[in-house]
Amino acid sequence: MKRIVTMQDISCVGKCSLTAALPVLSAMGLETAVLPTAVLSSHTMFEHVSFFDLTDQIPSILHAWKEEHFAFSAIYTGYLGSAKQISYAGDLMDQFGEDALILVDPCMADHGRLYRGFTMDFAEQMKQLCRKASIICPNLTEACLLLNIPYQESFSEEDLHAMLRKLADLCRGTAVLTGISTKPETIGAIAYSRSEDAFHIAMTEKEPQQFHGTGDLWASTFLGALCSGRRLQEAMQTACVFVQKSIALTLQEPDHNLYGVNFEQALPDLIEMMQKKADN
Ligand code: PXL
Repeated sequence: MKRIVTMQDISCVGKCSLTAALPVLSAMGLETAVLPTAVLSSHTMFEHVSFFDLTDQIPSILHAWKEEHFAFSAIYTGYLGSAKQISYAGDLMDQFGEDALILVDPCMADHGRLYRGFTMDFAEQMKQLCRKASIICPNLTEACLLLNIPYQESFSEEDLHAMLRKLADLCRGTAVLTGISTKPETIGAIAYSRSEDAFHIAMTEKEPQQFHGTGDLWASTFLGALCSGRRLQEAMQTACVFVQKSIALTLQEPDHNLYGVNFEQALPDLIEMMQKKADN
């Protein structure tokens, strides 16, 4: 059984970061170790948020893991709350990443704006962390921050391809842009793999509403599919379909809220998708 380690916060309410990654990766049949960075009462889109920082625990956890000779086939970082956490994420990669697939989701911004509490300095640190990653999966806002270019809601296909090549050079060779709409009725992801010198695209139907936490669900599913042996395009498509199904199920609930999607009831579909492909 493959063992992944994911480093992110625990947002007690809101279905993002660890509370999205853990159930998804477990449902995909992957052992998932966690390196929790903080406990928040909810994600930071809510007005009242409590925060308990676990940063100072990280060095002793890493030390104990080394003593126990634990190994991981993949390392996945999501929302990190400070430059110090980014630096410890780098230590995790240096100490345990030699033979691991390393996915950095540079969670820090969306819709043209940094998340609450983040600065341009933080974005620069995140860029340094990306250098250690096999794969990065920014959204368009994060990609603009990583590349120091002004944010636009949409870019031409030619521009997206140029951005992807530059993003692939920021990491160890594979960049995925998420949340991309090439037509008004579709949304998905576009990737560039330097080793193949090829672009890949995965699209699904665009639901009429956007929800919080879908980026974390996307990244978790994408990594889970890669760790289960799927190729890049297939892994992207699996993640797009799962997120789209989760949003569709959410919209069927008359009293749904905006802070997390109904991915739980889409998990059986995800398991079926994974089994179908594995049977081929
Ligand atoms: O989904 C990204 C995320 C994770 N964790 C926390 C957040 C956010 C986005 O705002 O606030 C605490």
